[in-house]
Amino acid sequence: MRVDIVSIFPEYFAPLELSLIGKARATGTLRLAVHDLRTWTHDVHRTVDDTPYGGGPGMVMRPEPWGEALDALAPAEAPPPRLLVPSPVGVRFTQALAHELAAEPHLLFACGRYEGIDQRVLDHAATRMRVTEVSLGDYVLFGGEVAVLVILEAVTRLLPGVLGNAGSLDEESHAHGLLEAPMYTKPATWRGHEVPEVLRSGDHGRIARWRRDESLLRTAARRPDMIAALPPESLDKRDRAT
Ligand code: 6GU
Repeated sequence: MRVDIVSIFPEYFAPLELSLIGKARATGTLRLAVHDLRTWTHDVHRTVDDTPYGGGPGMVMRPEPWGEALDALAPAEAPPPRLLVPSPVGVRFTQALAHELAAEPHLLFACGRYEGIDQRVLDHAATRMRVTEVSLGDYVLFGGEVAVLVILEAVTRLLPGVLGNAGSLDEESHAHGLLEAPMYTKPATWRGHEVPEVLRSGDHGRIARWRRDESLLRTAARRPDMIAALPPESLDKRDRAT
C-alpha cells in the first residue's frame, strides 16, 4: 500500500518509524511519504491560512497550497488515490472502515488545522477521486495529525503479513461486534488475585463458552449500543441466558 500524508507539522509523524509500522515500511508492505504543505506555498511567509468568509473566530486553510499539493500527489494521469480528510465533521472511523481502507492501493491524507480546509479543495478533489472526511469520535482535536496516526495504525495491522499471528485479527475486540473477554498469563496467583479456574482446566469447550459469556457480559455493561446492533441470529440459546 502507498500512503501520502500532507501536513504543516511533518514532525508529528516521527513515530511511524517505530515498531510494526516501521517494520512494514522497511519491508515495503507500506510505502509511506510525509509532505510539508508549505512546500506548495510561494510567498515569503509561506502562508497557509486566512480569515473565514462570513466572519467568525479562527482561521481557514487557503485552497491554493492544497490544490497544488493534490495536483502533485494525485496527478490526473495516474490512478487516483482515496483522499482522507480527518475532521470532527467526518464519518465515524470504525474497524469496518479500517478494513475497507486496508484494501485500497493508495491513500492520501490531508491534515487540516485551525477551523479546517476551504471547502472548495474537497469539492474540487471529489471531481477526480473518492473523498472521505473521517472523525475519530465526538470530541475536537487541534488538527488531523494525531487522527492520521490512529487511522494508519488500525489500517497497517490489517495489511497481509504485518501481524505475526493473523488469527489474533479474528478473535480481537470488534471483530465480531463484541468486546473481547479478559486475558491472563502466568503466574496463576498474583497479589492474591487468581486466574479463573476454567482457563487452567484444559477443557476447550468450557473455555470457549466462558470467553463467550465474559465477552457478552462485558459488552452489555460497557457498550449496550453494540449489543443492540447485533443481528439476532448471531446469538444462540446459551447467549440469551447470559
Ligand atoms: Cl479526525 N480531527 C479533528 N480535528 N478533531 C477530531 C477528529 C478528527 N476526530 C475527532 N475529533
